[in-house]
Amino acid sequence: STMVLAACGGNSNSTGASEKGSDSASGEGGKRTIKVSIGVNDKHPEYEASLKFKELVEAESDDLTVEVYHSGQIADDRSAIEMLQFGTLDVTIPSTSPLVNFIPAYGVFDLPFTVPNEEVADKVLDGPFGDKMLEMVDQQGLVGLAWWENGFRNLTNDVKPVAGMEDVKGLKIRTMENEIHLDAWKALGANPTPMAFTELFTAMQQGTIDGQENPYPTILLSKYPEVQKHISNTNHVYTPFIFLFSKKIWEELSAEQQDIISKAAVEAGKFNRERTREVADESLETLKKEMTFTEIKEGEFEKFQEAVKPVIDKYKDKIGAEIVDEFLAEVDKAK
Ligand code: KDG
Repeated sequence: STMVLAACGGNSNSTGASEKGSDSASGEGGKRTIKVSIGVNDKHPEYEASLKFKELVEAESDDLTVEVYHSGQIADDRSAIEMLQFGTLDVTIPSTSPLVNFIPAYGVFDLPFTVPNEEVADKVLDGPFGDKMLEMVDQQGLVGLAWWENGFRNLTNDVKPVAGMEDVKGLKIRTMENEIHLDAWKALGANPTPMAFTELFTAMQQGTIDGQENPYPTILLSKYPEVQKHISNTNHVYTPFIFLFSKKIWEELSAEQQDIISKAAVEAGKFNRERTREVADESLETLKKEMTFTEIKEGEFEKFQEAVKPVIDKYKDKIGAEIVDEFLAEVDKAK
């Protein structure tokens, strides 16, 4: 069958032992152009880090060239992941949330109000739990090479200041294409719609939605203040970026090329975290000037958390109870 052919196809000299994706084969290598697709624009720290990845790979390798495509020019997150599966695109670095449509266990990162800060996120992602999650993407024809940072997500809208639960009621909020986010916003009383990132600006401009949620750098650098008046520090979820490589293409690379690429992905990820954190602080300062910033009132986070509890219970089995418990235990340990 095609399955068997695919599994045996390509070069079968499986001597390649790279750090990640070590259970997959390596091939002949040769001259290659690695195409990277991201959804955010060329002002974003994710783009800067993608250029860092390019620089590191090209410095180490004579036969690899990297091209970075921003603003979803190649594809939105979900289609980009599919292209990786088909072997028609090499790399994408999406939020983990759209991956849930392929691997339900990834929903563990979408559970709201679980990760308290970036330091805890780093510890969990850089430890055995993070490694296990990276390895898990193999079943979908992907190679997970590194965790990058997107940041904590915050709510903006064009209708009213949001200081608590009451204010969220009825707001038309764009969510990523992810059922947990959709249900969480419903549980908070909002009226959510899933949509690709590439369609978001136009939807806000045309007023088909009232608001959206993203980390401060994305909000500022994507020029959302032009179409949104209000912003609040909801910090409701930390969904990391994941550096994904097409398994099909990966197995055609030489072991040496694989090694160069996995090291560069991790190294550029460190740069990405540093830059993202600097840019997040600067972005918030600017956003406070360009929008109305409303602090979430005391006691309201507790209300949010209470309201989303049934959503966490609902998805626990779908994600895998063991994964959820392991994640929460790792988060606790890291605190
Ligand atoms: O490059 C990443 C983007 O495509 C996307 O993942 C950004 O968090 C995002 C969103 O809101 O869709």
